[in-house]
Amino acid sequence: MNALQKVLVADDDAINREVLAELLKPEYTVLLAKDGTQALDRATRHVPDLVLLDVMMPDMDGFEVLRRLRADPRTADIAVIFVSGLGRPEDEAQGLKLGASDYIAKPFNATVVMARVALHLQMVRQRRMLEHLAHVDGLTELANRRRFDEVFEAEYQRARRRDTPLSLALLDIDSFKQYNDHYGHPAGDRALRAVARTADAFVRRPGDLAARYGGEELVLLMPETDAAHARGLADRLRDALNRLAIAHVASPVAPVLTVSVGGATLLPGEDTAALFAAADAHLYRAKQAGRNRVVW
Ligand code: GH3
Ligand code: MG
Ligand code: MG
Ligand code: MG
Repeated sequence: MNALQKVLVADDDAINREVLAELLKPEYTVLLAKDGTQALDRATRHVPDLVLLDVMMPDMDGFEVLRRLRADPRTADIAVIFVSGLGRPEDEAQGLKLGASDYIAKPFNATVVMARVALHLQMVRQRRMLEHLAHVDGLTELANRRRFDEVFEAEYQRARRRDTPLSLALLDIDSFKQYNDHYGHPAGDRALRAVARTADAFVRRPGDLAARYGGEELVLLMPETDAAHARGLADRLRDALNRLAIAHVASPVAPVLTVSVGGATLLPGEDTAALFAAADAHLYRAKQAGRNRVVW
C-alpha cells in the first residue's frame, strides 16, 4: 500500500551516481541516468516523484533537461533538485527560476541531501493530496464538478480540432427525495455511491469521464463516441442500475431505484453550453415521459 517513492538520479559521473544511489536506496526506489538524454527518457517512462539532476553533463545540461521536462505534460510536474558543481549564486538562481525545487552544491553533505530529498518528497505528497481534494468528490469518489468542467473544455477543444464526435450524458436518480424520506439520508448516500460506482465502471475508455455534477446528478463525458454508441452505453448503464435492485418501495416509477438519462452528441457549431443544454433538455423529457429511460 505504501509504495516507495521513486527518485531518479541523473549525473554523468559514475561515482556521484553510485554515492547518491547508495544513500537513497534504503528509503526510495532509485533510477539512474548517465546523461541528459537518458534522464529525459527515464523520466518520461517511469515518471519519478523527484529527480536529482546534475547541471554539467556532456550531451545536454541539467538546465535544458529541466526545460524539456516542464514542456512535456507527462513530466511537467516532477520535482527537481539540482545537485551541481556550479556553485555561483547566478547558477543557483537560474536553476530555481527554471522551476527547480532546490539547488544543492557539490561537494554535497549526505545528511543534508537526504533531509532535502525527504522534505521535497513530502511536499510532493501534500500537493497530490490537495489536487485529489480539489478534483474528487468526497462522497462518491468520482471526479467533481470542477474537474468535469476542466476536462469538458479540453475534450471539447480536442473534438473540434480533430473533428471527432463528443457525447455527453446527464444522469439523474428518479424520485430520490422520496428515497431519502423513506430510507433516510445515510441510506440515500449509500445508494448514490452505488450508482456512482456502477456509472464509473461503464465509462472506461481513455478520455471517458464520470463525474458528480451536483446532488444526485452525474455526468458522463464520452470523447470519440458517436450518438448511437453513447446512447447504447447509457441504456446499458440504466439497465445495470435497475439490476442492482436497490429497493425503493416509495418510488412511483418501480419498486427499485431507477435513473433517467438525457444525452446529446456535439453538433457542428455548438459550444459546450449548447451541448450541455441539449442533454439537460433531453433529461427533462426523459423525466416527463415517465422516468427510467434514456432520451438522446
Ligand atoms: P426526480 O425523479 O424528478 O429527479 O425526483 P427527485 O426526488 O430525485 O428530484 P429532486 O430534485 O426533487 O430531489 C433530489 C433529491 O436528491 C433531493 C436531495 O435530498 C437528494 N440528494 C441530493 N444530493 C444528495 C446526497 O448527497 N445524499 C442524499 N442522501 N441525497 C441527496
Ligand atoms: Mg556532471
Ligand atoms: Mg436532480
Ligand atoms: Mg432526481
